[in-house]
Amino acid sequence: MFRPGEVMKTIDFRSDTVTLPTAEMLEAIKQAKLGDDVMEEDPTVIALETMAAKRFGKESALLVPSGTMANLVSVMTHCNRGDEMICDANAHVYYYEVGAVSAIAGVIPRLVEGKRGIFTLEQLESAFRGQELHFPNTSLLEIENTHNRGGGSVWPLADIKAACDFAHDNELKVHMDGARVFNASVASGINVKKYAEQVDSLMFCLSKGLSCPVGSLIVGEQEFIARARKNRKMLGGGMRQAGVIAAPGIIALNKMVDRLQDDHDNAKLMAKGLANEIGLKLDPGTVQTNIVVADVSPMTAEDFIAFATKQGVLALSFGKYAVRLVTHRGIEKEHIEQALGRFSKLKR
Ligand code: TLP
Repeated sequence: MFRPGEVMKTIDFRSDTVTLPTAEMLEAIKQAKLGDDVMEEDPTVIALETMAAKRFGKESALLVPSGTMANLVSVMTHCNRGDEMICDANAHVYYYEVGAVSAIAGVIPRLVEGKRGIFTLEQLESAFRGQELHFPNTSLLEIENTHNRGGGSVWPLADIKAACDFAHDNELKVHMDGARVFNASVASGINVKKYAEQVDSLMFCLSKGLSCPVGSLIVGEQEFIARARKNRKMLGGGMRQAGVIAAPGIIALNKMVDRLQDDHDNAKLMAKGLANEIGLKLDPGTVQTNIVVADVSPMTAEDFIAFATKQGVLALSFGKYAVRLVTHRGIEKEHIEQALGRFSKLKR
């Protein structure tokens, strides 16, 4: 409980992207062996890409600056301009990436209203229009695991398999936005290889719960990654001594995955407190990973966030009456208790 006179520490639940690199990561950056990665001569980047490909059971991997670029490069590499891509209506690639798939890749999203970002085979079947003179060519299915706007929901492997089998039977490629795929894996106990083997490409972020300062990786077949490398270059994402980005990535893959369970435990604790102690509308049973989405009505998200910020608790708006709180390294159980204490004035 905060007492007057004490310095109030800000507790930042806005995103797991706010995590800072560990001391070991900073040291690894200092020590990294570097080269020109556009010339494919940075040994640290090569080591990270090799490691990522192996971890996901794919032939090859490509380091890119951000998750947004990873999705765009993947979509561009799978689709021709004018093609259609099926994705959830709340998919990050559609909702939060400045329309890049259309503005830059010339791809038209066809939206499916999934439940917490997860759609059924029947929904996919009816979204798929088939080949017809009037229709664009549908060439890609995109799925997000965990699903950000879905509240960190984990796609069940059986649903992924059903969707991917349908896509492949109809000559569609599949891209997985696995920005938080390690959260999905830790929550489900399913090895990331099992997710990757269903899809043609998968991207994951180093810069979220894994705590790296920058970077995302795309994994896929060698031929796909070679074309993706060219698209990355076209977008200006060819980096030179990118070993400074790759070095902490290697530490992340080795050491930062298992601790994601702590974030999930803390998110569940937060959800229970918000629902049971503060009286916000949310079902704590739906929290599977490190994202909590709460309905703060009758307050607006804007008012709730302004109140929370005054109490030293930061969160993001997720709609008019919805706020998102994300747990990550740096947020401990005691911070959850403190945050709930600071919200206690709101009790309903
Ligand atoms: N998401 C960010 C914001 O853009 C909302 C966040 O704070 O969660 N895919 C998914 C599922 C993501 O959640 C994000 C980032 C991205 C892609 C893009 O990654 P970056 O931020 O590296 O471009």
